Amino acid sequence: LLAKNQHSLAVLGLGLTGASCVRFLLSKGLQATLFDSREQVTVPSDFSHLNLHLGEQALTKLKEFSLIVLSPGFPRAHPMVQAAIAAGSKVVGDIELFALEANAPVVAITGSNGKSTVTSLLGEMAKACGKNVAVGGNIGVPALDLLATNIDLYVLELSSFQLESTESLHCVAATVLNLSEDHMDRYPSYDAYCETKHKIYKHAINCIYNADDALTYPKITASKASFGIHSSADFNYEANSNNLCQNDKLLVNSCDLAMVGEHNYANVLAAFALANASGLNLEGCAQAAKNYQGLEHRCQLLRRIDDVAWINDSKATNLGATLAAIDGLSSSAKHLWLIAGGDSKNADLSSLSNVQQKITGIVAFGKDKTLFEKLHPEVKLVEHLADAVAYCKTKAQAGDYVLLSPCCASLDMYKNYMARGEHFQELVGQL
Ligand code: UMA
Ligand code: ADP
Repeated sequence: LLAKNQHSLAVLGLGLTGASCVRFLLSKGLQATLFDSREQVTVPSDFSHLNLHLGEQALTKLKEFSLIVLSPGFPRAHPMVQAAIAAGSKVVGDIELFALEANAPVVAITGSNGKSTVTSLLGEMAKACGKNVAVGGNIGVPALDLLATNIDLYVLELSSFQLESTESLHCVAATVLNLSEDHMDRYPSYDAYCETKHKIYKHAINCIYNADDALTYPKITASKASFGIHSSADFNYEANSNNLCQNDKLLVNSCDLAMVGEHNYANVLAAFALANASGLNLEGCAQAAKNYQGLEHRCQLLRRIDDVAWINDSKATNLGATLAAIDGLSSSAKHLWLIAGGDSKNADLSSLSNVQQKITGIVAFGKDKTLFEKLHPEVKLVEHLADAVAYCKTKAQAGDYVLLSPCCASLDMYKNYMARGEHFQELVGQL
Protein backbone atom coordinates (compact mmCIF):
# COMPACT_ATOMS: atom_id res chain seq x y z
CA LEU A 1 0.00 0.00 0.00
CA LEU A 2 2.77 2.41 0.88
CA ALA A 3 5.24 1.53 -1.84
CA LYS A 4 7.01 4.76 -2.83
CA ASN A 5 5.26 6.92 -5.42
CA GLN A 6 2.37 4.47 -5.70
CA HIS A 7 -0.03 6.97 -4.19
CA SER A 8 -0.67 10.65 -3.77
CA LEU A 9 -1.36 10.86 -0.04
CA ALA A 10 -3.77 12.93 2.05
CA VAL A 11 -4.23 12.85 5.82
CA LEU A 12 -7.68 14.03 6.90
CA GLY A 13 -8.08 15.30 10.48
CA LEU A 14 -5.18 16.73 12.45
CA GLY A 15 -5.88 15.50 15.95
CA LEU A 16 -3.94 12.79 17.76
CA THR A 17 -4.52 10.21 15.05
CA GLY A 18 -3.78 12.49 12.12
CA ALA A 19 -0.52 13.62 13.71
CA SER A 20 0.54 10.01 14.34
CA CYS A 21 -0.22 9.13 10.70
CA VAL A 22 1.80 12.07 9.38
CA ARG A 23 4.76 11.11 11.60
CA PHE A 24 4.51 7.49 10.49
CA LEU A 25 4.43 8.45 6.81
CA LEU A 26 7.37 10.82 7.24
CA SER A 27 9.32 7.99 8.90
CA LYS A 28 8.75 6.01 5.68
CA GLY A 29 9.98 8.91 3.58
CA LEU A 30 6.45 9.75 2.43
CA GLN A 31 4.88 13.20 2.39
CA ALA A 32 1.15 13.74 2.73
CA THR A 33 -1.05 16.75 2.13
CA LEU A 34 -2.90 17.66 5.31
CA PHE A 35 -6.61 18.44 5.61
CA ASP A 36 -8.85 19.48 8.47
CA SER A 37 -12.40 20.73 8.26
CA ARG A 38 -11.69 23.34 10.93
CA GLU A 39 -10.48 26.77 9.83
CA GLN A 40 -8.04 27.06 12.74
CA VAL A 41 -5.69 24.20 13.65
CA THR A 42 -2.40 24.13 15.50
CA VAL A 43 -0.08 22.11 13.28
CA PRO A 44 3.07 20.61 14.84
CA SER A 45 6.15 22.57 13.68
CA ASP A 46 7.78 19.48 12.14
CA PHE A 47 4.88 19.35 9.65
CA SER A 48 5.36 22.97 8.52
CA HIS A 49 6.89 21.88 5.19
CA LEU A 50 3.75 19.91 4.25
CA ASN A 51 0.86 21.33 2.23
CA LEU A 52 -2.08 22.22 4.46
CA HIS A 53 -5.74 22.77 3.53
CA LEU A 54 -8.13 23.99 6.17
CA GLY A 55 -11.90 24.45 6.22
CA GLU A 56 -14.88 22.60 4.74
CA GLN A 57 -14.44 24.22 1.36
CA ALA A 58 -10.92 22.80 0.95
CA LEU A 59 -12.26 19.24 1.23
CA THR A 60 -13.37 19.36 -2.43
CA LYS A 61 -9.68 18.75 -3.25
CA LEU A 62 -9.67 15.40 -1.45
CA LYS A 63 -10.68 13.50 -4.58
CA GLU A 64 -7.39 14.46 -6.20
CA PHE A 65 -5.59 12.04 -3.84
CA SER A 66 -5.39 8.31 -4.46
CA LEU A 67 -4.94 7.36 -0.78
CA ILE A 68 -6.68 9.22 2.05
CA VAL A 69 -5.83 8.43 5.67
CA LEU A 70 -8.97 9.26 7.61
CA SER A 71 -9.17 10.18 11.31
CA PRO A 72 -11.73 8.18 13.30
CA GLY A 73 -13.69 11.26 14.38
CA PHE A 74 -14.21 12.27 10.76
CA PRO A 75 -17.31 10.52 9.36
CA ARG A 76 -16.66 8.31 6.35
CA ALA A 77 -20.15 9.30 5.19
CA HIS A 78 -19.04 12.94 4.74
CA PRO A 79 -20.04 13.94 1.18
CA MET A 80 -16.48 14.94 0.27
CA VAL A 81 -15.07 11.60 1.47
CA GLN A 82 -17.78 9.81 -0.47
CA ALA A 83 -17.03 11.93 -3.54
CA ALA A 84 -13.36 10.94 -3.27
CA ILE A 85 -14.28 7.26 -2.95
CA ALA A 86 -16.54 7.57 -6.00
CA ALA A 87 -13.64 9.17 -7.89
CA GLY A 88 -11.45 6.15 -7.06
CA SER A 89 -9.59 7.22 -3.90
CA LYS A 90 -8.81 4.52 -1.35
CA VAL A 91 -9.70 5.53 2.22
CA VAL A 92 -7.97 3.84 5.16
CA GLY A 93 -7.60 4.56 8.86
CA ASP A 94 -4.59 4.54 11.16
CA ILE A 95 -5.28 0.95 12.29
CA GLU A 96 -5.01 -0.26 8.69
CA LEU A 97 -1.56 1.33 8.43
CA PHE A 98 -0.67 -0.19 11.81
CA ALA A 99 -1.85 -3.63 10.66
CA LEU A 100 0.41 -3.51 7.62
CA GLU A 101 3.44 -2.61 9.73
CA ALA A 102 3.18 -4.41 13.10
CA ASN A 103 5.33 -7.50 13.44
CA ALA A 104 4.31 -8.78 16.89
CA PRO A 105 1.00 -10.44 17.88
CA VAL A 106 -1.95 -8.07 18.31
CA VAL A 107 -4.91 -8.41 20.67
CA ALA A 108 -7.83 -6.16 19.74
CA ILE A 109 -10.73 -5.17 21.96
CA THR A 110 -13.96 -3.50 21.00
CA GLY A 111 -17.51 -3.33 22.38
CA SER A 112 -19.88 -0.60 23.48
CA ASN A 113 -18.54 -0.52 27.05
CA GLY A 114 -15.61 -1.84 29.06
CA LYS A 115 -13.02 -1.49 26.28
CA SER A 116 -10.59 0.72 28.19
CA THR A 117 -10.96 -1.32 31.37
CA VAL A 118 -10.23 -4.61 29.59
CA THR A 119 -7.46 -3.10 27.47
CA SER A 120 -5.57 -1.64 30.41
CA LEU A 121 -6.13 -4.73 32.57
CA LEU A 122 -4.84 -7.02 29.83
CA GLY A 123 -1.83 -4.72 29.49
CA GLU A 124 -1.15 -5.16 33.22
CA MET A 125 -1.57 -8.92 32.89
CA ALA A 126 0.95 -9.09 30.05
CA LYS A 127 3.41 -6.96 32.05
CA ALA A 128 3.00 -9.24 35.07
CA CYS A 129 3.92 -12.14 32.77
CA GLY A 130 7.15 -10.38 31.83
CA LYS A 131 6.08 -9.30 28.34
CA ASN A 132 7.10 -6.06 26.71
CA VAL A 133 3.57 -4.97 25.94
CA ALA A 134 2.41 -1.85 24.06
CA VAL A 135 -1.10 -0.64 24.93
CA GLY A 136 -2.97 1.95 22.88
CA GLY A 137 -5.54 2.73 20.21
CA ASN A 138 -8.81 4.42 21.15
CA ILE A 139 -7.71 4.35 24.81
CA GLY A 140 -5.40 7.28 24.07
CA VAL A 141 -1.99 6.61 22.49
CA PRO A 142 -2.52 6.26 18.72
CA ALA A 143 -1.61 2.75 17.54
CA LEU A 144 1.04 3.98 15.09
CA ASP A 145 2.89 5.68 17.95
CA LEU A 146 3.29 2.26 19.62
CA LEU A 147 5.24 0.67 16.77
CA ALA A 148 8.67 -0.52 17.87
CA THR A 149 10.91 -3.45 17.07
CA ASN A 150 11.16 -4.89 20.60
CA ILE A 151 7.45 -5.37 21.37
CA ASP A 152 6.20 -8.83 22.42
CA LEU A 153 2.48 -8.02 22.30
CA TYR A 154 0.28 -5.14 21.16
CA VAL A 155 -3.00 -4.61 23.00
CA LEU A 156 -5.33 -2.28 21.11
CA GLU A 157 -8.64 -0.76 22.07
CA LEU A 158 -10.59 -0.18 18.85
CA SER A 159 -13.65 1.99 18.35
CA SER A 160 -16.30 1.35 15.72
CA PHE A 161 -14.97 4.48 13.98
CA GLN A 162 -11.53 2.91 13.67
CA LEU A 163 -12.94 -0.44 12.55
CA GLU A 164 -14.87 1.26 9.73
CA SER A 165 -11.60 1.92 7.91
CA THR A 166 -9.70 -1.27 8.86
CA GLU A 167 -9.57 -4.36 6.61
CA SER A 168 -6.25 -6.15 7.17
CA LEU A 169 -5.85 -6.46 10.95
CA HIS A 170 -4.82 -10.00 11.89
CA CYS A 171 -5.19 -10.60 15.63
CA VAL A 172 -4.05 -13.43 17.82
CA ALA A 173 -7.22 -12.71 19.81
CA ALA A 174 -10.10 -10.29 19.29
CA THR A 175 -13.27 -9.55 21.23
CA VAL A 176 -16.55 -7.70 21.00
CA LEU A 177 -17.21 -7.30 24.73
CA ASN A 178 -20.89 -6.30 24.52
CA LEU A 179 -23.21 -4.36 22.25
CA SER A 180 -25.70 -1.65 23.09
CA GLU A 181 -26.68 1.54 21.30
CA ASP A 182 -23.98 4.17 20.94
CA HIS A 183 -22.93 6.70 18.30
CA MET A 184 -26.31 6.49 16.62
CA ASP A 185 -25.61 9.92 15.14
CA ARG A 186 -22.97 8.23 12.98
CA TYR A 187 -24.70 5.03 11.80
CA PRO A 188 -27.82 4.55 9.67
CA SER A 189 -29.05 1.75 11.95
CA TYR A 190 -28.13 -0.22 15.06
CA ASP A 191 -27.40 -3.21 12.78
CA ALA A 192 -24.86 -1.15 10.88
CA TYR A 193 -23.15 -0.20 14.14
CA CYS A 194 -23.05 -3.87 15.29
CA GLU A 195 -21.72 -5.04 11.91
CA THR A 196 -18.90 -2.52 12.11
CA LYS A 197 -17.91 -3.84 15.54
CA HIS A 198 -17.86 -7.41 14.16
CA LYS A 199 -15.15 -6.45 11.67
CA ILE A 200 -12.69 -7.01 14.53
CA TYR A 201 -13.20 -10.80 14.24
CA LYS A 202 -12.47 -10.86 10.50
CA HIS A 203 -8.94 -12.32 10.48
CA ALA A 204 -8.67 -13.25 14.19
CA ILE A 205 -7.13 -16.57 15.18
CA ASN A 206 -9.14 -16.63 18.43
CA CYS A 207 -12.52 -14.91 18.77
CA ILE A 208 -13.56 -14.15 22.35
CA TYR A 209 -17.26 -13.42 22.84
CA ASN A 210 -19.72 -12.64 25.60
CA ALA A 211 -22.00 -15.63 26.29
CA ASP A 212 -24.51 -13.24 27.94
CA ASP A 213 -24.81 -11.08 24.81
CA ALA A 214 -25.88 -12.92 21.64
CA LEU A 215 -25.03 -9.89 19.51
CA THR A 216 -21.33 -10.50 20.19
CA TYR A 217 -21.27 -14.10 18.92
CA PRO A 218 -18.77 -14.38 16.04
CA LYS A 219 -20.38 -15.24 12.72
CA ILE A 220 -17.17 -16.65 11.26
CA THR A 221 -15.33 -19.96 11.56
CA ALA A 222 -12.38 -19.53 13.92
CA SER A 223 -11.28 -20.80 17.27
CA LYS A 224 -13.71 -19.39 19.84
CA ALA A 225 -13.91 -18.97 23.62
CA SER A 226 -16.60 -17.34 25.69
CA PHE A 227 -16.86 -15.38 28.92
CA GLY A 228 -20.05 -14.73 30.85
CA ILE A 229 -21.59 -13.98 34.22
CA HIS A 230 -25.05 -15.49 33.82
CA SER A 231 -24.74 -18.00 30.95
CA SER A 232 -22.57 -21.07 30.81
CA ALA A 233 -19.19 -19.96 29.44
CA ASP A 234 -15.54 -21.04 29.25
CA PHE A 235 -14.59 -18.15 31.53
CA ASN A 236 -17.41 -17.88 34.04
CA TYR A 237 -18.60 -16.54 37.40
CA GLU A 238 -20.05 -18.66 40.20
CA ALA A 239 -22.31 -16.32 42.14
CA ASN A 240 -22.44 -18.59 45.23
CA SER A 241 -18.71 -18.70 45.76
CA ASN A 242 -17.89 -15.36 44.05
CA ASN A 243 -15.29 -17.28 42.07
CA LEU A 244 -14.17 -16.26 38.60
CA CYS A 245 -13.16 -19.51 36.87
CA GLN A 246 -11.84 -21.01 33.67
CA ASN A 247 -14.27 -23.91 33.35
CA ASP A 248 -14.04 -25.31 36.93
CA LYS A 249 -10.64 -23.92 37.74
CA LEU A 250 -10.45 -20.90 40.06
CA LEU A 251 -8.79 -17.85 38.54
CA VAL A 252 -9.58 -15.22 41.17
CA ASN A 253 -12.28 -14.53 43.75
CA SER A 254 -14.29 -11.36 43.08
CA CYS A 255 -13.79 -10.29 46.72
CA ASP A 256 -10.09 -9.93 45.91
CA LEU A 257 -10.79 -7.41 43.13
CA ALA A 258 -10.78 -3.65 43.69
CA MET A 259 -13.40 -3.02 40.98
CA VAL A 260 -17.04 -3.42 41.91
CA GLY A 261 -20.13 -4.41 39.92
CA GLU A 262 -20.88 -7.54 37.93
CA HIS A 263 -20.05 -5.74 34.68
CA ASN A 264 -16.49 -5.52 35.95
CA TYR A 265 -16.39 -9.27 36.67
CA ALA A 266 -17.34 -9.73 33.01
CA ASN A 267 -14.47 -7.40 32.07
CA VAL A 268 -12.00 -9.39 34.17
CA LEU A 269 -13.18 -12.67 32.63
CA ALA A 270 -12.82 -11.20 29.15
CA ALA A 271 -9.26 -10.14 29.95
CA PHE A 272 -8.45 -13.67 31.18
CA ALA A 273 -9.95 -15.20 28.03
CA LEU A 274 -7.88 -12.88 25.83
CA ALA A 275 -4.77 -13.56 27.90
CA ASN A 276 -5.28 -17.29 27.57
CA ALA A 277 -5.73 -17.02 23.81
CA SER A 278 -2.51 -14.99 23.61
CA GLY A 279 -0.54 -17.63 25.51
CA LEU A 280 -0.07 -15.69 28.76
CA ASN A 281 0.34 -17.52 32.04
CA LEU A 282 -2.98 -17.23 33.90
CA GLU A 283 -1.43 -17.35 37.37
CA GLY A 284 0.60 -14.22 36.57
CA CYS A 285 -2.57 -12.69 35.16
CA ALA A 286 -4.50 -13.45 38.37
CA GLN A 287 -1.94 -11.50 40.39
CA ALA A 288 -2.31 -8.55 38.00
CA ALA A 289 -6.12 -8.72 38.31
CA LYS A 290 -5.87 -8.54 42.10
CA ASN A 291 -3.57 -5.51 41.92
CA TYR A 292 -5.64 -3.69 39.31
CA GLN A 293 -7.40 -0.61 40.73
CA GLY A 294 -9.63 0.33 37.76
CA LEU A 295 -9.50 3.54 35.74
CA GLU A 296 -10.53 7.05 36.71
CA HIS A 297 -14.02 8.29 35.76
CA ARG A 298 -15.50 4.76 35.76
CA CYS A 299 -17.68 4.14 38.85
CA GLN A 300 -14.93 5.78 40.92
CA LEU A 301 -15.68 6.60 44.56
CA LEU A 302 -14.48 10.18 45.10
CA ARG A 303 -15.45 10.92 48.68
CA ARG A 304 -17.81 10.03 51.46
CA ILE A 305 -19.31 13.11 53.13
CA ASP A 306 -21.63 12.52 56.11
CA ASP A 307 -21.85 8.91 54.92
CA VAL A 308 -22.99 9.95 51.45
CA ALA A 309 -20.89 8.35 48.71
CA TRP A 310 -20.11 10.60 45.71
CA ILE A 311 -19.27 8.53 42.64
CA ASN A 312 -17.73 9.70 39.38
CA ASP A 313 -18.79 7.64 36.36
CA SER A 314 -18.30 10.44 33.81
CA LYS A 315 -17.12 7.87 31.23
CA ALA A 316 -20.69 6.55 31.06
CA THR A 317 -21.42 8.23 27.74
CA ASN A 318 -24.17 5.81 26.71
CA LEU A 319 -27.17 4.06 28.21
CA GLY A 320 -25.47 0.64 28.54
CA ALA A 321 -22.78 2.06 30.82
CA THR A 322 -25.27 3.96 32.98
CA LEU A 323 -27.47 0.87 33.35
CA ALA A 324 -24.41 -1.16 34.41
CA ALA A 325 -23.53 1.45 37.05
CA ILE A 326 -27.10 1.52 38.39
CA ASP A 327 -27.23 -2.30 38.49
CA GLY A 328 -23.83 -2.52 40.14
CA LEU A 329 -24.37 0.16 42.78
CA SER A 330 -28.05 0.45 43.65
CA SER A 331 -28.13 -2.58 45.95
CA SER A 332 -25.46 -1.03 48.22
CA ALA A 333 -27.12 2.40 48.35
CA LYS A 334 -30.00 3.39 50.63
CA HIS A 335 -31.09 5.88 47.98
CA LEU A 336 -29.43 6.43 44.62
CA TRP A 337 -29.38 9.95 43.16
CA LEU A 338 -28.43 9.96 39.50
CA ILE A 339 -26.87 12.98 37.80
CA ALA A 340 -27.20 12.62 34.02
CA GLY A 341 -27.34 14.59 30.79
CA GLY A 342 -25.26 16.03 27.98
CA ASP A 343 -25.35 15.05 24.30
CA SER A 344 -27.39 11.88 23.89
CA LYS A 345 -26.00 11.24 20.37
CA ASN A 346 -29.61 10.53 19.21
CA ALA A 347 -29.89 7.51 21.51
CA ASP A 348 -33.20 6.09 22.64
CA LEU A 349 -32.98 6.37 26.44
CA SER A 350 -36.44 4.99 27.18
CA SER A 351 -35.22 1.76 28.82
CA LEU A 352 -33.81 3.83 31.68
CA SER A 353 -37.40 3.86 32.94
CA ASN A 354 -37.18 0.05 33.40
CA VAL A 355 -34.83 0.59 36.36
CA GLN A 356 -36.89 3.46 37.86
CA GLN A 357 -37.32 1.61 41.14
CA LYS A 358 -33.55 1.49 41.66
CA ILE A 359 -33.21 5.30 41.43
CA THR A 360 -34.63 7.78 43.96
CA GLY A 361 -34.27 10.83 41.73
CA ILE A 362 -32.61 12.01 38.54
CA VAL A 363 -31.01 15.43 38.23
CA ALA A 364 -30.54 16.24 34.55
CA PHE A 365 -28.38 18.94 32.96
CA GLY A 366 -26.93 19.76 29.55
CA LYS A 367 -28.21 19.83 25.97
CA ASP A 368 -30.54 16.82 26.11
CA LYS A 369 -31.69 17.13 29.71
CA THR A 370 -35.39 17.16 28.81
CA LEU A 371 -35.09 13.59 27.45
CA PHE A 372 -34.94 12.43 31.07
CA GLU A 373 -38.19 14.15 32.09
CA LYS A 374 -40.47 11.23 31.26
CA LEU A 375 -38.13 8.48 32.45
CA HIS A 376 -38.68 8.81 36.20
CA PRO A 377 -41.33 10.34 38.49
CA GLU A 378 -38.75 12.55 40.21
CA VAL A 379 -36.64 14.48 37.71
CA LYS A 380 -35.09 17.84 38.47
CA LEU A 381 -33.82 19.84 35.49
CA VAL A 382 -30.87 22.16 36.13
CA GLU A 383 -28.53 24.24 33.95
CA HIS A 384 -25.09 23.16 35.08
CA LEU A 385 -23.30 20.32 36.80
CA ALA A 386 -22.65 22.65 39.75
CA ASP A 387 -26.44 23.08 40.20
CA ALA A 388 -26.86 19.29 40.09
CA VAL A 389 -24.23 18.78 42.79
CA ALA A 390 -25.76 21.51 44.97
CA TYR A 391 -29.23 19.95 44.57
CA CYS A 392 -28.01 16.46 45.48
CA LYS A 393 -26.24 17.86 48.52
CA THR A 394 -29.60 19.06 49.84
CA LYS A 395 -31.32 15.74 49.07
CA ALA A 396 -28.86 12.96 49.92
CA GLN A 397 -28.92 11.44 53.42
CA ALA A 398 -26.58 9.09 55.26
CA GLY A 399 -26.26 5.78 53.38
CA ASP A 400 -27.15 7.36 50.01
CA TYR A 401 -25.09 7.41 46.81
CA VAL A 402 -24.80 10.35 44.42
CA LEU A 403 -23.76 8.99 41.04
CA LEU A 404 -22.62 11.08 38.08
CA SER A 405 -23.29 8.60 35.24
CA PRO A 406 -24.42 10.92 32.46
CA CYS A 407 -25.71 8.44 29.84
CA CYS A 408 -24.56 11.07 27.32
CA ALA A 409 -21.42 12.46 25.73
CA SER A 410 -19.94 15.57 27.36
CA LEU A 411 -19.09 17.55 24.24
CA ASP A 412 -22.02 20.00 24.54
CA MET A 413 -20.41 21.50 27.67
CA TYR A 414 -16.94 20.01 28.14
CA LYS A 415 -13.82 19.21 26.14
CA ASN A 416 -14.28 15.52 26.91
CA TYR A 417 -15.56 13.10 29.57
CA MET A 418 -12.36 13.59 31.58
CA ALA A 419 -12.91 17.34 31.88
CA ARG A 420 -16.50 16.63 33.00
CA GLY A 421 -15.30 14.09 35.58
CA GLU A 422 -12.61 16.44 36.84
CA HIS A 423 -15.15 19.25 37.19
CA PHE A 424 -17.38 16.92 39.21
CA GLN A 425 -14.42 15.92 41.37
CA GLU A 426 -13.64 19.60 41.97
CA LEU A 427 -17.26 20.40 42.88
CA VAL A 428 -17.45 17.44 45.24
CA GLY A 429 -14.09 18.47 46.72
CA GLN A 430 -15.61 21.84 47.62
CA LEU A 431 -18.58 20.39 49.53
N1 UMA B 1 -12.11 16.58 12.33
C1 UMA B 1 -12.56 17.28 11.27
N2 UMA B 1 -13.87 17.16 10.98
C2 UMA B 1 -14.72 16.33 11.67
C3 UMA B 1 -14.21 15.59 12.75
C4 UMA B 1 -12.90 15.74 13.07
O1 UMA B 1 -11.81 17.99 10.60
O2 UMA B 1 -15.90 16.24 11.33
C5 UMA B 1 -10.75 16.83 12.72
C6 UMA B 1 -10.75 17.69 13.94
O3 UMA B 1 -10.85 19.02 13.61
C7 UMA B 1 -9.42 17.31 14.54
C8 UMA B 1 -9.28 15.90 14.17
O4 UMA B 1 -10.11 15.65 13.06
O5 UMA B 1 -8.36 18.02 13.99
C9 UMA B 1 -9.68 15.06 15.36
O6 UMA B 1 -9.65 13.78 14.97
P1 UMA B 1 -10.48 12.74 15.75
O7 UMA B 1 -11.83 13.30 16.10
O8 UMA B 1 -10.45 11.50 14.95
O9 UMA B 1 -9.73 12.62 17.14
P2 UMA B 1 -8.24 12.22 17.53
O10 UMA B 1 -7.64 13.36 18.25
O11 UMA B 1 -7.49 11.69 16.38
O12 UMA B 1 -8.56 11.07 18.59
C10 UMA B 1 -8.94 9.79 18.10
C11 UMA B 1 -10.11 9.27 18.92
N3 UMA B 1 -11.24 10.20 18.81
C12 UMA B 1 -12.37 9.85 18.18
O13 UMA B 1 -12.53 8.78 17.68
C13 UMA B 1 -13.46 10.86 18.15
C14 UMA B 1 -9.70 9.12 20.37
O14 UMA B 1 -10.76 8.48 21.07
C15 UMA B 1 -8.49 8.21 20.46
O15 UMA B 1 -8.05 8.16 21.81
C16 UMA B 1 -7.38 8.75 19.58
O16 UMA B 1 -7.85 8.89 18.24
C17 UMA B 1 -6.17 7.80 19.53
O17 UMA B 1 -6.49 6.60 18.89
C18 UMA B 1 -11.57 9.31 21.91
C19 UMA B 1 -13.04 9.04 21.66
O18 UMA B 1 -13.87 9.82 22.09
C20 UMA B 1 -11.27 9.02 23.37
N4 UMA B 1 -13.41 7.93 21.00
C21 UMA B 1 -14.79 7.57 20.79
C22 UMA B 1 -15.34 6.82 22.00
O19 UMA B 1 -14.55 6.24 22.76
O20 UMA B 1 -16.58 6.80 22.14
C23 UMA B 1 -14.90 6.65 19.56
P1 ADP C 1 -15.09 2.05 26.97
O1 ADP C 1 -13.64 2.18 26.73
O2 ADP C 1 -15.74 0.99 26.14
O3 ADP C 1 -15.84 3.32 26.97
P2 ADP C 1 -14.63 1.90 29.86
O4 ADP C 1 -13.90 0.77 30.46
O5 ADP C 1 -13.92 3.18 29.70
O6 ADP C 1 -15.22 1.43 28.45
O7 ADP C 1 -15.97 2.17 30.68
C1 ADP C 1 -16.91 3.09 30.13
C2 ADP C 1 -18.16 3.11 30.94
O8 ADP C 1 -18.80 1.84 30.85
C3 ADP C 1 -17.96 3.35 32.43
O9 ADP C 1 -19.06 4.11 32.85
C4 ADP C 1 -17.96 1.97 33.03
O10 ADP C 1 -18.39 1.96 34.37
C5 ADP C 1 -18.95 1.22 32.13
N1 ADP C 1 -18.62 -0.18 31.91
C6 ADP C 1 -17.41 -0.77 32.03
N2 ADP C 1 -17.49 -2.08 31.70
C7 ADP C 1 -18.77 -2.31 31.33
C8 ADP C 1 -19.47 -3.47 30.88
N3 ADP C 1 -18.86 -4.65 30.72
N4 ADP C 1 -20.80 -3.33 30.61
C9 ADP C 1 -21.41 -2.13 30.75
N5 ADP C 1 -20.81 -1.02 31.19
C10 ADP C 1 -19.51 -1.10 31.48
